[in-house]
Amino acid sequence: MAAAVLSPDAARERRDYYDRIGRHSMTPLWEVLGALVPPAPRSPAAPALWRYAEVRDQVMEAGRLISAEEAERRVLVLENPALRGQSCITQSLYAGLQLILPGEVAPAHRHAQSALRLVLDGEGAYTAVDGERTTMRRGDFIITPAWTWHDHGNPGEQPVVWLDGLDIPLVRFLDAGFAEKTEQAVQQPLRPEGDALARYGSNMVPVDFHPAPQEPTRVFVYPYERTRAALRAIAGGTPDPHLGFKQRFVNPATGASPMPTMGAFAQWLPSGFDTQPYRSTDGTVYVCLEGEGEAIVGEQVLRFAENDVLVVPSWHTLRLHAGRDTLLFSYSDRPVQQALGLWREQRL
Ligand code: GTQ
Repeated sequence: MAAAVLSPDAARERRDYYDRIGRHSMTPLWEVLGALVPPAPRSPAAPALWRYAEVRDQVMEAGRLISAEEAERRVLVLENPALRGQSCITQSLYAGLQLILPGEVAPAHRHAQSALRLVLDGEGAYTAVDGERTTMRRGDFIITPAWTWHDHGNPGEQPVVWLDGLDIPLVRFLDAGFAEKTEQAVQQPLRPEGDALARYGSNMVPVDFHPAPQEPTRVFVYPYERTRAALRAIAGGTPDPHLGFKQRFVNPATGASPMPTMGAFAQWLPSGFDTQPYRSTDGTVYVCLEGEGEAIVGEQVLRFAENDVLVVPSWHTLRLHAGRDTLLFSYSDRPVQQALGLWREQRL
């Protein structure tokens, strides 16, 4: 908007007018148009890093203050420092660190929100999704599609911590959230462990299985050993200068994202590799599963190590430096933006 110089009289006249139309719940577009329709995204989210070594003790401390059963989900929400109080890491995404102690159960429930888990610390817990359990191993990427029953339990000996990624803010924005609990805290297994992976994730699907394009995958665990082996196998080739060796997780039956609201990615950066500057409209949460390095987001340098979580808001320029061979997991709302024709990327 041109900054027209207004006489005091004209300015007062306009303010009075705004007051009068305000009584009818109306407001002038011309005062806000620039902010409503910006020339490029101006995310209110800030780049941020959570160092696991610095927050692990505080996650464990929650285990002394409240049980998983009482909390329902014992989670420390990772709040974007520029969006405190909104339970979100970007405007559309939620992230949290969930703790389950030996012997505990996080009771079954289901909700419209979709969830992903990335196992960070400890072994021996399980997640059950619609009657099938999967043992959680470090680096495993596990999904809980919308409206599937899920409970978590830990029959093992170690505290287990994982990162939760959910589309909570997106569903809240759309006012489309539903949730249900059940009497039965722990789902009875209906199928043996590994059933879904064998049936839907082994280069075959049941002969009469024809999922709709938006249907989430029936494969609900992507084991880390497979992810890692695949990245290692392609890492001998030529890296993308902006991304290194980056793969996206798919529903093996359709090629689409595992869930419609969140996309997930795994990326290998050889030791010493520097990515060229890159930006995209999907604000992204990264987790370092192996290695260490630096994420340079605009002017800000975020030094990350194993199990650290960092967030790169929409349209912020990212450069990555790998101090050692580095494996990054990430997730974003990219499939939503792509379905709506909004997603853009720029290789600088
Ligand atoms: O595990 O079901 O971090 O419902 C937030 C909401 C985890 C879960 C979260 C949830 C869950």
